[in-house]
Order: sequence, then C-alpha cells, then structure tokens
Amino acid sequence: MTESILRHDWSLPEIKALFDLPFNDLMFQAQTVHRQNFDPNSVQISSLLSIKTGACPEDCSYCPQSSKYDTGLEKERLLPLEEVRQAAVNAKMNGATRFCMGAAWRNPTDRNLQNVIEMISVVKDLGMETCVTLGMLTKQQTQRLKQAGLDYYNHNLDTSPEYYKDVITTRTYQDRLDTLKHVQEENINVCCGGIVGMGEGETDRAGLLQQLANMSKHPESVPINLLVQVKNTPLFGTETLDPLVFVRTIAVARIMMPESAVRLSAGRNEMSDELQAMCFLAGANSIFYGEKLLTTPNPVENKDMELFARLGIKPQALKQAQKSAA
Ligand code: SAM
Ligand code: DTB
Ligand code: SF4
Repeated sequence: MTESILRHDWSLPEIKALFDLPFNDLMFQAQTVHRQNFDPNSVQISSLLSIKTGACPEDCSYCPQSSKYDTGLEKERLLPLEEVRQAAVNAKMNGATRFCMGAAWRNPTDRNLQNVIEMISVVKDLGMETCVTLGMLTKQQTQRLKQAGLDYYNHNLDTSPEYYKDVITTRTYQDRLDTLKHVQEENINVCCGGIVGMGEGETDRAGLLQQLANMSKHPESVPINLLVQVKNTPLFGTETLDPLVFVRTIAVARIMMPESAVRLSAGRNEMSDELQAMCFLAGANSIFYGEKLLTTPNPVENKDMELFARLGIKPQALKQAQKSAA
C-alpha cells in the first residue's frame, strides 16, 4: 500500500470540485484512495447501546432524545452495569469488535462519569474496543476517560458552521471544537462526523468535510449519518436527500481523509442493499451493527451478514492486542 499525503488545507472550491466530478470519476478516485490505505473487502463493525435515553436538555432539531420534543420515547435512568455488560457480551457474540455507549446528556457530571468509567472497564474486560459519546467534556473529565483506557470518543460537528445555527441552538460550534481538542490532546481516538439530509445545501456538506479534514489531525473515525426522520422533531418532513449525493459525500470524505475509517452510520434501515454497496465502493469501511442505533431501528444482524456475504465483504477481525485480552 502506498502512503497517502494527509492534507489539512482544503479550500471550499476544491471540495466542491470533487463533489461536482462526473460520478464515475469520483467513485474511481475514491476507490483508488481506499485501496491505497485499506483492505477494500473489510468492514469494521461497532454496536451501539443507549446507556441513558431521552429527557436531554439540549435542543438539537434532529434528535428524538431532546426533552423539547414529544417523540414518545421512554425516558430512562443510566443503565445498570450488568445490563451494559450483557449487551456487550451479545454484541461480541454477534461479531462486533467495538462497543459504543451513548448518553442523552449535554455533558456528564463527575458522578455520571464514574459510572461510565466502570462500564468502559467491563467492556474492555471482554476484549472489545470501547467508544462513548456523552456530550461536552472538560479537560479533567477527558483525562479520566483516558486513564480508564477509553479507545474512542464520539462527538460530531454535525454540519457546517454556517448551517449549525439553524439546527442546534443550545451549544455552539466552538463548544464542540473545544471538546474535540481535549480528546485529541489526551490521545483518545476521535470519532467525529455529521449528519446529511437535514435540508442543508451543497456548500454545507462541503463545509462539514472541510472542518473535519482541516482539523490538526484527521478524526480516526468519521461517521456520515443520513438523517433518521423522527416524528415530532422539527426536521421531520425534511425533503429527502438524493441517494447519489449521499454516496458522493462518502466518496469525498474518503478522498479528503484517506487514512480515516469512514462510517456508513445512521440511515441504513432506509437504504437499499444496492445503495449500501455503492457506499462501500465509495470508501465507507465501517458500520453500526445490531437492530438498534441509539433509539431508532437499524438492519438486523442477519440481514447485514447476508449483504456482506453477497458482496464478499469480511467483518474486520479484532486487533491482536484486543484478542489476547479476551
Ligand atoms: N448527547 C451526546 C451528544 O449529542 O454529543 C451524545 C449522543 S447524540 C445522540 C450522538 C449523535 O447522534 C449526534 O451528534 C448526531 O450526530 C447523531 N444523531 C442523533 N439523532 C440523529 C438522527 N435522528 N439521525 C441521524 N443522526 C442522529
Ligand atoms: C453517530 O455518529 N451516529 C450514532 C453514534 N454516532 C452515536 C448515533 C445515531 C443516532 C440515530 C438516532 C437514534 O437512534 O436515536
Ligand atoms: Fe441531547 Fe445529544 Fe440528542 Fe442533542 S444529539 S438532544 S445533546 S442526545
């Protein structure tokens, strides 16, 4: 595999030019970059668990868990440790190598964080990689997560700085960048991406990717979510995105961040097998696996395994270090 040049100086016109390429040229370029950096037939799989659901004080207009919208979600307290362990055991048995725990918080309290640290510890003991998404973090909280051995922290920029204000009113873009800086400074792998299909324009999709790629270090994992439209959230009823524009977004992310895992994230339940296959061809090489994302449906495990078999895709094995811990 040849080494790629990692760029952090992308301009908007350059990114837009990639989006505007003839589809076949874009796909060829993305697949070429993908093959220079990854096994093209291997996809990493993570399972998600909502460890604290609903009643979130934040106002993110896409999210079913905000207390501002009545989406009929059962509000839950933080899950007991044993329930989390059991969910991770099941995810591992089904073939997931990473277990991601999400909480509907603006930020964790120090006490919440202690509970999450215990969860990280039991999941690590199973030999799985760990990821959590808990909202904003202070520097000190980030250090505690690092000490706990956390592998990945997920915190999304969601969209371009310009469109952000139309989507989220309760925390700023800079708040997000500050949390991401803490995570990078502690050398925790960053999982950071966004959502498309929220009514944003082409320039916003390009602007999101520009923010991600121009970070001082590319996020190790870049989730590209297609909005899951949930009734009674403000974004319900948004005009759906042209699926080929979704594929283009994956391809451009792959070209701009050649060594990052690009995750085909939320929205797969509404995608055909053919569309997902095209996303893998565009360079997506990780997915969320298991019948639920955090609160909304995701394809069941069998369905994904059937699709992988039809495409000759192999789920990525646990890295050796993790395996020996199992
Ligand atoms: N509360 C924490 C936070 O916002 O940082 C962590 C959990 S939050 C649900 C994690 C991410 O899920 C969001 O940043 C957003 O990108 C994604 N997400 C939430 N609702 C979604 C939806 N309806 N469709 C697609 N992605 C969604
Ligand atoms: C990410 O980028 N997508 C995941 C994960 N990180 C935490 C969450 C998707 C949530 C979709 C809506 C739901 O199920 O509540
Ligand atoms: Fe809360 Fe996170 Fe949902 Fe925003 S995205 S409402 S912070 S759970």
